[in-house]
Amino acid sequence: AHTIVTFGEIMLRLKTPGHERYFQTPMFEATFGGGEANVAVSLAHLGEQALFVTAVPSNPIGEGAIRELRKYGVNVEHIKKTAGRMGIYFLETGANQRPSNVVYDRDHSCISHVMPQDFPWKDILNKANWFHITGITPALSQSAADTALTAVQEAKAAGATVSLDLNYRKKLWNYGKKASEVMREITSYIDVLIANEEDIQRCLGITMGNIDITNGSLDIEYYKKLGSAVLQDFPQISVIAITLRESHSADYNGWSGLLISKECVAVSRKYEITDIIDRVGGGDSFAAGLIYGMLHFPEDKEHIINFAAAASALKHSIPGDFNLASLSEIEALMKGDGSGRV
Ligand code: KDG
Repeated sequence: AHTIVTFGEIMLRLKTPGHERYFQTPMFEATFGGGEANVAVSLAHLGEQALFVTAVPSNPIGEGAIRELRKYGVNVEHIKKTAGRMGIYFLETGANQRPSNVVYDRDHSCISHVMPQDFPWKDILNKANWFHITGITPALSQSAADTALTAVQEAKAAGATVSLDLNYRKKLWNYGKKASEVMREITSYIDVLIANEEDIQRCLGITMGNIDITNGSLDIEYYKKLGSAVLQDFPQISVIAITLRESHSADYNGWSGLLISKECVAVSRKYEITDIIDRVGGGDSFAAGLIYGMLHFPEDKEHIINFAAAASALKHSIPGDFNLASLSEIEALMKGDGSGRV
């Protein structure tokens, strides 16, 4: 197995049952989730050594988060317990024309107070083949952004491949810095970029004009141009991966991925998703699939992007943030009869 380190926030996820509105019932389903934690769980589930670095409160809620990660095989030895609170995100799942709704209650969470020197980065990254981070952590506070920057610098110095999922969250970024001021610097240290057009625009300040996807066709030329613009500013990047969702309705989507490298552009099959059970974490399972593919079959870009898209398509069938689809299920979907139906 390979060793993959991720760093970020794990939150308490409080979801209304089924499709109920907030406070329609007195119940919330309490689980845990967060971009980088989700990636760690996915990779552990695929048999990798996944090590998740974070800070959680030294109380039963923080303990519960650690136990949950351990249950899925994530290495939790570098999780710090600190004074403070755990962030919460509330979730109400949409249906038909009603979109899902997320409410964050995460200001001053433990991770927003971490400092670069709080973690023994050299020890943590000592055996790491890969380090993964998202644009969520740097959006939380200046010190979390500084810590994220230190982490990617240390990961590079330790010889790990570094991936970044830009994951622009417009409800965050309110500590006085613009996403592009912070994320361009972090991006200058990474090897693999996962992003969509909005992420690229908001976090990197690169815009290519609007794309028309109303006819459902994929404009590869557009993405090639977008990819070259990113590679021009960040020439050290070896791979850019983009998820492509063609929304036909809230519960009928074509889901695929695109991989751009200096040598080639690879497009995955389109996996049709009807009946979305839970789309949260879909992007994280794509990132985890991409990392898995790049570690296991690095030469085969088409296989990598197919694997990432299939893993992510399967996530949409699983409640909760975590992708608990197995390797054999992902492989079976990839080999499917061509309909790509999940
Ligand atoms: O990618 C999934 C995340 O959006 C979810 O876990 C919540 O981490 C989260 C965030 O900050 O949006």
